[in-house]
Amino acid sequence: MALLLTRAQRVVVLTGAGVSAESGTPTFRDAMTGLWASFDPQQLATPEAFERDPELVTRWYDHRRIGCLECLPNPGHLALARIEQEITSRGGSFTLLTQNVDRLHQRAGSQNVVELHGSIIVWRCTKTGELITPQPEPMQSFPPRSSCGALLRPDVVWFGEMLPEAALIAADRALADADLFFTIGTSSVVQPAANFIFVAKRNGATTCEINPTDTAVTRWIDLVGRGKSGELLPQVVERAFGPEKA
Ligand code: BV8
Repeated sequence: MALLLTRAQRVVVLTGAGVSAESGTPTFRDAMTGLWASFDPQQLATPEAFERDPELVTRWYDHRRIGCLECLPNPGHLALARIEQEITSRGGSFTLLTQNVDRLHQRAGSQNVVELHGSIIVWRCTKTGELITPQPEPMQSFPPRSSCGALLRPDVVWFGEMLPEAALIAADRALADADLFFTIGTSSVVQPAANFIFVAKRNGATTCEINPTDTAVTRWIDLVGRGKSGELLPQVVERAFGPEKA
C-alpha cells in the first residue's frame, strides 16, 4: 500500500464509521448503546421516523451530536490528512468521500472532504432550508425549532433520501479518473457509497481496503489491510512518506 501511495497521482478514499471508532464515536450499527439499545438505527434514520416522532428522533441525533463533539480525531484521521497533503504537494489530486457525519476528518485537517451523508453537527430548518450550527452543548427542548418556528432536523441524509447532488457529482468526478481507491472502515452495505469501489475498478484504479474484518466488497479488492485504521494507516503513511516532519 505504501508503494502505491508513493506512485499514485489521483487518490480517492471512501470512509465509514469504522474510521471514527477509535475516536470513541460508536459505529453506525452500534450507535445503539445504553438508552438507545432498544432502537434500530435504520428505523430512526428515516424521514418517516422524524415525521412520526420528531422528539424521539431529534433526541437521538442530539445525543450523537454531543458524542461526536466530545470526540477527537484519531491517528487514522490524521494519517488521511497527511496523505492528502503529500499527494497534493506533489501535484496530485486527493478526494475524501466520507459516509461519516461527525466532521472528524475536517477537524483532523483534511481539506477536500465530500460529506456523502451530510453532517450531524449542522441542523436544517424543515421550512426554509436554512442551515444552523447549534451550540456545542445539549439542546434544551425537543423537537428543536428554527427562528421561524418550523421544526429543525439534522442535516444528514436519511435512508430513503437522495444524497446531495453536489456530493454525487464530486464523487463521480473523482472516481472517473482515480488511479488509487481506498475503502476504509465501512461495512460496504449502504448504497450508493458501497458501489463506488466498482466504479473505481471499472475506471482502472487499484483498490485497497483497510478494515478489521471482511466486508461485502472484500473479494473484489486488490490489496486488503486487515486491522484498525488508527493503527494501519499511520504505519502505511510512515512507510510511504517517512516520519511526520516537525
Ligand atoms: C439513496 C446518515 C435513492 C444518517 C446514513 C440500492 C440497493 C439496496 C438498497 C438501496 C439502494 N439504493 C438505495 C437503497 C436504500 C438505502 C440502503 O443502502 N440501504 C441499505 C441498508 C441496503 N440507501 C439509501 O436510502 C440512500 N439513499 O440511495 O437514495 C434511493 C432511495 C430509496 C430507494 C432507492 C434509491 C441513503 C443512505 C444514507 C443513509 N444515512 N447516515 C445517520 O448517520 O444517522 S448511513 C449510515 O450507514 C452512516 O452514514 C454510516 O456511515 C453508513 C454506513 O455504515 P458504515 O459506515 O459502513 O458503518 P458500519 O457500522 O456499518 O460499519 C463499520 C465498519 O467499520 C465495519 O466494517 C467494522 O468492521 C469497521 N470497523 C470497526 N472498527 C474499526 C473499523 N474499521 C477500521 N478501523 C476500526 N477501528
